[in-house]
Amino acid sequence: MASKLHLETALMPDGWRQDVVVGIDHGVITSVEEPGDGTAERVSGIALPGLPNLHSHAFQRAMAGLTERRRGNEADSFWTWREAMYHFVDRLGPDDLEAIAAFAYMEMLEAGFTQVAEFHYLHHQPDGRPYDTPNEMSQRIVAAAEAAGIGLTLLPVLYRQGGFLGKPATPAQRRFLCDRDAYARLMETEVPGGATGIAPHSLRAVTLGDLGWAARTWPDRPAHIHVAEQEREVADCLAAHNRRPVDLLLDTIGSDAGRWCLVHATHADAAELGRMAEASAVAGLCPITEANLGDGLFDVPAFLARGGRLGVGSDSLIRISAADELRTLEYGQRLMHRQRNVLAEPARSTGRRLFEAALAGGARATGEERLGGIANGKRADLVVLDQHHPSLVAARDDSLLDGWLFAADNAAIKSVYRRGRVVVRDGRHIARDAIARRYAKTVAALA
Ligand code: NGQ
Ligand code: ZN
Repeated sequence: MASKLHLETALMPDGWRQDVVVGIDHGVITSVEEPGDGTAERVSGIALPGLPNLHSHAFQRAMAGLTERRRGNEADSFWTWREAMYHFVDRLGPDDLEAIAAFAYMEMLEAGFTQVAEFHYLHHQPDGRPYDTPNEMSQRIVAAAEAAGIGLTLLPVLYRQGGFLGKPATPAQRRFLCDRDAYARLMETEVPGGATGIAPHSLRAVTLGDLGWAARTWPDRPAHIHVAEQEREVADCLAAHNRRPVDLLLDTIGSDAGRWCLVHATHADAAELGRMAEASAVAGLCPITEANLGDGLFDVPAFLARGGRLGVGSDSLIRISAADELRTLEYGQRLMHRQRNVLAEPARSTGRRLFEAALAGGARATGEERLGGIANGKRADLVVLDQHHPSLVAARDDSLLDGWLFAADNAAIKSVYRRGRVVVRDGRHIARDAIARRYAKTVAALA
């Protein structure tokens, strides 16, 4: 199981290095050395650590591009999109879910993500009854991740009600509901080589009692929740609980906030941003989806200035690209602040700062300590950029990252290694044909 890779150029925890040989055993880096006897397999290109994708709803990949029209003259919104999503979800069975998720995870690998946190809430049959195997759908997510070869953090979702203050679930939400016992069984789903965490869906969909119960019952796992994504959600939360959502959440989880990923947190105000940063919670930003759904903009400079941690997720999977997520994150801030290079630092380019922030925050949110750098003890998950891509050919050091993120996008990704093994070669996943064929058949039948 042991092997050695000779990385010609690599982004290491202490910066850019030439000619580094990493020893790999059982998928983990066990040594970092100077080139020696020449037996290491040569990896030409720019080697980077794989990026964690901290938020995904895999089934939504099959809706990408299908909700970009308006009904009548009514303004379209997040809430009308959600209706369309509910309608779509109603037709999905276990085989469909597995085929779609495998395709999405394959695309994530091709796009530079080597770990995904799947926020999984499609638990039951369309009429709300459990499948014969109650965690059937969770098992399909695990199978899809295995087929694609991506690292998985499975986040079974706790969903108890249709909205604030015990609002009953609608028929469209029946598939998501479970009581505490059923949830505990979902949390037992085995994820070989991966991790599980808790995911109360949102302050809308669980009570504060449920939230506290889940946090107490699984004290050491990563914990994720959607929060403050839409202005209406902030208003509804104020009306129901007399507190803003991020405040309410942090008051409820208390000193335990450091293991939480607050997905979106778009409309956190300055005081809430300060509290999030202070508590070391990760802001789970999903810039492309947030743009697509018209959510608004998270104040990244204010949050980072207070020492906040962030990561990125592809959420609705309207597009799968680590580069595009990071670029869209920066461009939102440029448009809002009417400046350039908003997130750059004197010693690090915009691309480098974005990449390293998302790497550290994503590793923490996915609960995988062995992610987040090319170093001893870390997983050998590597993304290799093509130094001959026209946008990289004249670049060096941080400009290599900038060329990828701002100009070349996915086209610069040459190969991807997961746990030391190639899963993407010449930009294509090694099982692309079979996975794509199955996906095409599935979505054609759903249409
Ligand atoms: C989701 N997606 O769970 O897929 C949600 C929509 C909701 C985003 N929030 C449903 N982007 O929030 O109620
Ligand atoms: Zn989401």
